[in-house]
Order: sequence, then C-alpha cells, then structure tokens
Amino acid sequence: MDKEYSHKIIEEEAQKYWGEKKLFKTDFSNTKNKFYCLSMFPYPSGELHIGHVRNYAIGDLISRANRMIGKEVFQPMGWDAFGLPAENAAIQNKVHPSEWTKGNIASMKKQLNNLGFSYDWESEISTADPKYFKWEQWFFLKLLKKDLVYRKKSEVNWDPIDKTVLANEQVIDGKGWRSGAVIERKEIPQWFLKISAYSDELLSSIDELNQWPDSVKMMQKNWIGKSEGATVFFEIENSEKRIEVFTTRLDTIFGATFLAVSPNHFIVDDNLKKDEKVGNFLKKHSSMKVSEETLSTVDKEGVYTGMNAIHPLSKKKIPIWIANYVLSGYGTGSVMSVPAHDERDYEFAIKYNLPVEIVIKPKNSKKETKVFLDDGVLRNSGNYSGMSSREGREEILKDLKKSKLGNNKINYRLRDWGISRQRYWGCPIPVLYHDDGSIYPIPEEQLPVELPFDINFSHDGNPLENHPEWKHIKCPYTGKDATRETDTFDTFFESSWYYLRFLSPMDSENLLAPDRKKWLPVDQYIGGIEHAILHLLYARFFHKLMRDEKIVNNPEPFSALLSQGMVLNQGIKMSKSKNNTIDPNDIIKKYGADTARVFIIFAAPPDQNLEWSDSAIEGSYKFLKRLWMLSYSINSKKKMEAEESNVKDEENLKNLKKKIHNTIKKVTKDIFERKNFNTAVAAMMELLNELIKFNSLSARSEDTLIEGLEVLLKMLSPIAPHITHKIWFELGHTVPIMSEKWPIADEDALTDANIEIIVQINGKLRSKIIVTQDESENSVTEKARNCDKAKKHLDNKTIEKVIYVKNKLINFVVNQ
Ligand code: ANZ
Repeated sequence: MDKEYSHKIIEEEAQKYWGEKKLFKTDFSNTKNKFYCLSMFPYPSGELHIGHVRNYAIGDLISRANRMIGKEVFQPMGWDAFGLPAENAAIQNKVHPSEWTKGNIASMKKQLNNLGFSYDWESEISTADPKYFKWEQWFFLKLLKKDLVYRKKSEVNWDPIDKTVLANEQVIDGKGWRSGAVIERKEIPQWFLKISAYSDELLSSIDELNQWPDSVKMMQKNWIGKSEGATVFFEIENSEKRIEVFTTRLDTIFGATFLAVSPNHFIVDDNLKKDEKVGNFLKKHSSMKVSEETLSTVDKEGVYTGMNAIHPLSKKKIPIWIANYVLSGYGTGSVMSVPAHDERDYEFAIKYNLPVEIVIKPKNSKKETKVFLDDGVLRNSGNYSGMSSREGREEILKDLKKSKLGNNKINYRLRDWGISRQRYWGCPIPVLYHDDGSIYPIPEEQLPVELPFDINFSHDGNPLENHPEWKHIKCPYTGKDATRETDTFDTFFESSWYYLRFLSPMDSENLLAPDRKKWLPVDQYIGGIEHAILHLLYARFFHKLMRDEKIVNNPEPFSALLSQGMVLNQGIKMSKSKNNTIDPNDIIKKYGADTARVFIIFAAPPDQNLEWSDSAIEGSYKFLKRLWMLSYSINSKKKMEAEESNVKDEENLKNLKKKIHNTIKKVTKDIFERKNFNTAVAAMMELLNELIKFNSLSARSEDTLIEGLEVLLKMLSPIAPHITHKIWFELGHTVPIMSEKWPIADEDALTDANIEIIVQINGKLRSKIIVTQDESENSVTEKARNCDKAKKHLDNKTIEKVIYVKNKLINFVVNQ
C-alpha cells in the first residue's frame, strides 16, 4: 500500500475494475429484491453542472447502500435529448442538432463515469433515438383513438424571437424564459392532451404518496386546484340569452352588484364590438394575455356593455361589464361581482363607481374590515338573512336548483396540456392532413416518423414547415396527396415516460416488455425541486394513461421522492448569467471524485440548499487523507505483526467497540430511514477520529481497530466508492467492497459496560451501587455490604441469606 493518497490513480483503477467486472449490471430476474433507483436524467447541454453532481451523488449513494443490504438495484441513466438549445447551437455554430447532441452526450457520459456513478449503461436511452420515440408516437396514436388528444385553435404565448409557442410556465414577467422577448398573443391550431380528464384522480391519489415530501404534494394539489362551488344563471334584460357564472361564494349572492365577463365571452359579439368604447377596450387588452398569477396584480380595467342582467333572487337589475381580470379559460369566463367581499371586485367597483353592498358580517367580532372575505352571517339577503355562510350556501343552492337557475359545480384549475411546438429538434407528431384539413393517423407499421436530416435553419419559423419535401406525402389510406404534421412534441412529452423505457430500451415489440412490469414503480426517484409540478404531474398522468392501456399494473410511477435542494454560491443560485458557477471538472481534477461526493453529501441535508465552500472541500479532502493514513498505518502494523501491545487496555477496547457499533446504528438509521446523509457522514468522521486516537496508543493492529476500520470503509463506500474500494483490497480482501454486506450493529456491544445494582435489605431498597457488567458475585457482595447506606443497617446484624440477581439486584436477609 502506498503511503500517499493519490486519488487520480485510485479512481481510474476502481472505475476500470467495476467496468471490466460489470458490477453495475442488474439481474432483472431477481424481482423479489428489486430496487429501482432513478435520478432525473439530464438534458445533454455538454457540461455537467454542480446541480447534476448533487442529484447523482445522492442517487448513487442510495443505490450503492441498497445493494449492500441485499437489494437488486437498477440504476439507469440516459438523455433528455430533444430541445431548443440544440437548434440554437445549429444556428450559431452551423453544426447539426443531432451531431451537437451526440457530442454532448459523449462528453457528459465521460464526466459521469469520472465521478464513479454505478449506472447500468446497458439500459442507456436517448429520447432523440428513433428506437425511443417510435413508442412515443405509438402511444400518441392510442390516445388519439381514445379521444384523449385533440387539435384545437387556441390562443398561445408566442415568442417572437424563438418563434415558438411557450407554455405559461415558460413566460416569466411577460417575457420568454430563454429569449427574453416580450410575449405576444396568437391564435394557432395546437395539439392538446386531455389531462383535465384525470384531474380528480391526479388529485385524490396524491394522498397515497406517503413517501413524497409534503411540500411537493401541496404544490401539486394547488396546481390541480380543485374548487367546489356552484354555477348560477343570470337572465339578460331584453334578451333570450343568459349568463352563467361560477362562484364559490353563493352566500354572497345578494351582494352581487354587477356581472363581469372576460373580453372573449360570447356576449361580446360583433355588434357589441362596433361600439367605440368597447372596441377600444378590446384592442388594448388583446395584446396582453393575463395569466392567473398576474391576475391579482394587474390594474383592474373594464368597460360597460350597455346591457343589464336580472338578479335571479332579488330580481334587481345589475349592469354587465367586460373586465380584464376575468379569465376566459376558467369556470364560465364570467363572474358575479361582490365588491364588499372580494378584493378584485372591490378595486373595480371603486374605480368605476359601482355600488358596494355588505351582505356578510363577521360572526364573533364587531370589527368590520373594508372588504370582509371570510365566512360569517348573512344579512340584507332576504329570507336568508341570519343564516351562517355555510347554511346560506346550502339553502340558496337548493332554491336555485328548484327554479333551474343554478347547480353544484366543481372546477379544476388544471388545463389541458398543449403539447405541440413549432420546432425541428423534437419528436414528430405522427399524423397527416388531407387538403380539406381532415386528420389521419400515420399507420402503426410506418412508425417511427423520423426527422429529415437535411434541414435549413436560415428561415424564420418552423424548419420542418419550410423543408421542401419532407411534409409532402401520399396518404397511405387513399393514395391522395397529403401533408405531414410539422409540429413536434413538447419535450416534456419524452420525459413523462422515460422511466418505463429504461426497463426494456431495446424491445422492438413493446413499449415496456411485459416481464419487466414487476420492476415498477420506481422505488426511489431523485430530482430538483423545480420539477415539483410539471414533470412530476405529467409523469403521474402518463402512468395513469399507461395503466388504462394495460401497459403497467400500478397507479403511480414513483413510490418515494427526494427533492434535492439547490446549490448556492454566496447565497444565490449558481448560474452562468451570475458568473458564480463552479465547474465540477476542476474539483475532480484537484481533489478527486470521492472528495467532491463527500463534500456534497456532508455539506447539507439532501433536501436543503447547499452553500458552496472551498474550505469545506478542503475539509472533505483531509478526511479522506486521514482515512488513508490510518489504513496505511494499520496495514503496516499488521504486516509486521509486532511487539506486544504497550497499552493493552481492556476498558479502552470496550469503549471503542461501543463507539463502532453505535456508529453503525446511527449511520444505518440516517441513510435508510431518515435519509439524512450529512449526519451519517458526521458520525463516520467521529468514528475515524476515535480510530486514529486508538491507533496512536497501540503498537498492535488490534482486532477491534481493524473491525472499526472495516465497518467505516463499508459504510463510507456508497459515498466515497473509490478510496474504500482500494483500501479494502489492500487489507487483504478478495471480494470487492461494494459486494460486501452492510454492517449490523451488535446490541451487546452497545450496552453500557457499567451497570447499576439495587441493594436491598430484607426486600427494602437501601442503596444503589455501580459495578461493571458481569462482575463476579463475590465482588458485588463485598461492594454492596460495604457501601455507606447499607452498612448502617447491617452493622450488628447477622446476614442469614444473600439473594443475588445478576446485573440487577442484591438482597441481604438479616435477623431482626
Ligand atoms: C362571487 C364571489 C364573492 C367570489 C366573494 C369570491 C368571493 P376559485 O376558488 O379560484 O375557484 N371567478 C370565477 N370565475 C372566474 C374567472 N373566469 N376569472 C376570474 N375570477 C373568476 O375562485 C372562484 C371565485 O373566483 C368565484 O367566486 C368568482 O368570484 C371568481 F365574496 O363569485 B366568486
């Protein structure tokens, strides 16, 4: 064994060994012990960033530790390979997106391997591979058949620089998330996936995810946004038409002093648009798409339609306004406005001088706020006055139902998912159009629909649309001229089901090989908190779709979820634009992969943010160097098998043993139960200190010392796999450490060496004494007889009998 710790040689050697012996390959026949551990796969940007390293260090720790407790671990890795940056690179550097992507995959794979992650590379997938996306197209056609996808003209967020549609979440402060361009509103035909048909199930099954963080579950619940209320019809004066509103506060209906409709509500017809004021208002507001988040902050603006509605209960006339704060896509796109009890309505009413009528008063306090939002007691509400809000809602609904002017209604905030993008580097949507616009699926046997390789990015807009031949085909059903769909899928489509394909990436007959179904669900999923809503919701949705297609048997894709925190530098997130990134390659070069991994695991609990620190990296490096030095020292002593111990101290040995087994207990709990990996490392660092201390006192390689070192190596091996691998062999073992069993704490070693014994005289408690465990009966009797408190009662008496219960009590029976 070398005296110096040289991480580079050690790490290369270990990686080579693992690769040659194929130690990370999964035995899929061992389903009984299966453990599917998955870290979110990366977009192949070319560079692994520190957030990836954190995600993957956590995943690899969990994988390796589970292997050691006898699980058959499957830990795959792949590439979320479609997406806009490849296309932008093609435009800027004149390199084909597929070449660019392949090059990046190669370099990132190398970086992952340099970090020593134990992936089963035989299961690697790339979503840009036709072998992958063929199944995506196949599945899309299944959904098309079931009417779970549809094409509809819809208003989109249009990014005029990237020339593409963006999802609401990709619009930040009215600007494109990548380009920074001011987003425009545009109506184009889009493909949608009916996620709304699954709102209820997606919501209710959240409660079954008992190994998911509460915060993520809460975010998903809010995103789905179940809202229970009622719809109410308001007749329009001098018209056959009626306006239906959605409300969660039927108890406030007597306070409705006007109706507000969205700018594209059906009552805003051509006739009304001719009105100058209305026309101007519409012109101004058509350029701005009001998202739900901005709804509460925008300046409330509106225009009177000149029309009035009849209040269904009071029969009073109330004006109908068009208002910018009413969303067209939510509920019915119209609101009964109650300024006294809703802040948006209040702001609007004050601005346009509309009446404010208080109809709810607080139950207990006399204090009335300007806009009272809570439930309370009804007043000025006809026969319903005096009822509680709850009772009011029930009674009013009953009566409205009777007169067919209202009904119960549950609304979800969740909208259908727009899945089409007007870009080249994505999975083609497998349909074709006839001249008359009718839609036909590409026949299954013609899948995959591949992208044309020759593509020109110098035009504006969708390169596929501009390709001279690709889209022109003969209809396979009629032989007539037809055109292909030129939109490609949103890349979230690919990442919604990739965890399934990892299980049988090469299967050309099935999306998921039937005999691999048993490997689901994923036992542990690990990823960034930024994916708490979309990716995880889409994957849950896809899993339910797959279940309904009988591709999988269970309802949820991920049993346990760990959302790792961000990596910060000087209190802010690392990012290129902030110029505060740390390149993992530099760290690996200088200190090695093991140090990088120990630092990342030790610096913070996995779900908390981690603050970058150069000195803490140094600390982790020193820890590994000290481990190396200790191992070297013990190894040398073992080889010399030397002189007698100079301090053969039983007491010390016993204490060391206790420390070792206490550490096993703590680390096991931290890793497998609490998932608090940082405190596990802290405990291992403490143990190392004890071992070093003991070693310095002893000239021999005591068995207990070796036991301690080996336990430490095993428990550290999932975090620092290379150094532990090397030392293990140096200690003379022939089986690699990763194939060893996880250590088990010996409860006997944990019990305290000193115990308390109760001293009784004639059955009465008189004293307590401290003895060492298993001390001889004679010695305990002597100590008990001579302790002060007992002595008092024993003096001048004859001891007739001594009853001794080992390690518990001693009772002297004396004559009275
Ligand atoms: C009358 C009322 C009185 C309301 C009151 C609230 C408080 P959630 O819980 O989010 O579903 N609303 C309905 N449709 C809308 C739309 N398209 N755009 C904007 N606002 C809309 O909220 C439902 C409430 O939001 C409904 O209840 C309605 O206002 C408003 F004191 O009706 B409420």
